[in-house]
Amino acid sequence: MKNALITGITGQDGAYLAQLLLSKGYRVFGTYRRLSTPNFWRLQYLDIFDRVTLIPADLVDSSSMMSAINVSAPDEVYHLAAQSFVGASFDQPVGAGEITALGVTRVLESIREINPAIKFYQASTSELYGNGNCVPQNEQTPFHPSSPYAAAKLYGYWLTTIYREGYGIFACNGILFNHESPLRGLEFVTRKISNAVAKISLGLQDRLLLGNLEAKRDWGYAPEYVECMWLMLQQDKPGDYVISTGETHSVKEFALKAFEVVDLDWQKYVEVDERFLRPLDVECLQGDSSKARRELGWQPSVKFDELVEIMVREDLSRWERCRRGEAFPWDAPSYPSEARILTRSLHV
Ligand code: NAP
Ligand code: G4F
Repeated sequence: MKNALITGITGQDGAYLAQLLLSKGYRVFGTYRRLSTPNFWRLQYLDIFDRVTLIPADLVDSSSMMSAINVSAPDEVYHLAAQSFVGASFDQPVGAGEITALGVTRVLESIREINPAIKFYQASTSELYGNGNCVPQNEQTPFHPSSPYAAAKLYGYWLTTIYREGYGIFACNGILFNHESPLRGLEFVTRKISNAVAKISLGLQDRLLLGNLEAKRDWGYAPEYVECMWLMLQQDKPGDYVISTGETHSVKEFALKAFEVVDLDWQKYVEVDERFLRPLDVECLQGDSSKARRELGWQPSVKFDELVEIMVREDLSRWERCRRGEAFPWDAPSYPSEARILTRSLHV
């Protein structure tokens, strides 16, 4: 039986990856941060909380990362933990460097010291391409990061390459384009929309405030994307892979489609609010995942319309259950309403 360590097991991808690895017979360990209120709802939602071993660790603390690797004795490390919200990286640019960039070095150094035979997956991102690059983007497209988050991820990308080439560590970059699900954090635009559409259709909210409606993303379905992380570490040689659907759609299209699911006209509810505009935004991402399709034998089956429908229907069902008085693992009730947010910097 293999051991896997997932940093960031409490996040969207961490939870789905844990579920996948358990189904493949792995012993799964995951790092979590000590918070004033525990944040295990995704693991509970997937009903796997009791099947994983949790290890407290923070990316800014090298000793805790070292200890997580010692305790879990992993064959494979999936490094998913990061401050993953691009908008927040403009408000906390130093944190982006400390957590999202240097965190990678702390994990790789621990592997190098403890057991260089451990295989390593780095959660790289399509944000590396930023603005100014042609689409579709593949492994050869030049990077042009356009946020502190993306710059931090660029550092992580190169550290992964350097440890592979310099120390012979089996280290891979998964250059994943946006992937979403009902487990997506509520501040990301897709889940913000699906949650609001559900509430509006039930009469619990009357409008949806968004930022840049013209931005385009290549949105896929998260449970299908975590499979690629595992596939990359099962190859004979380590490498870097773009993972994407190959389609691109605007935020406006996402909103239109989401309101269509509940037979409402998006234009009656959506307003642009400058609090949700970023100092610099990536205008268009569209991936070319031919290499992954060829070498990993992977291809996505859930496309845009189905993804939107999955997310809206799930949020609708949650709010209906909530109204019936049911208690279940869920994040939405702990978020404040937009009306109570006073500062520009809360990109919810
Ligand atoms: P997510 O839901 O925001 O999860 C991030 C995880 O990192 C959470 O478990 C979080 O813990 C943890 N974390 C944050 N700061 C930490 C710190 N200082 N120390 C230890 N853990 C910390 O993100 P995701 O969507 O699952 O994404 C997973 C990874 O893939 C991230 O690195 C992200 O940047 C990258 N990525 C995501 C996408 C996408 O579309 N989802 C695309 C490309 C790349 P808490 O639960 O305590 O906050
Ligand atoms: O959902 P978003 O916040 O995701 P973004 O910035 O693309 O980043 C996500 O995908 C990356 C992969 O490309 C990951 F690396 C990263 O960790 C994260 O998972 O925003 C998507 C687009 C942006 O252009 C944003 O400006 O939607 C636009 N947008 C418009 N109104 C909004 C809003 N974004 C948010 N979060 N909230 C809005 O009200």
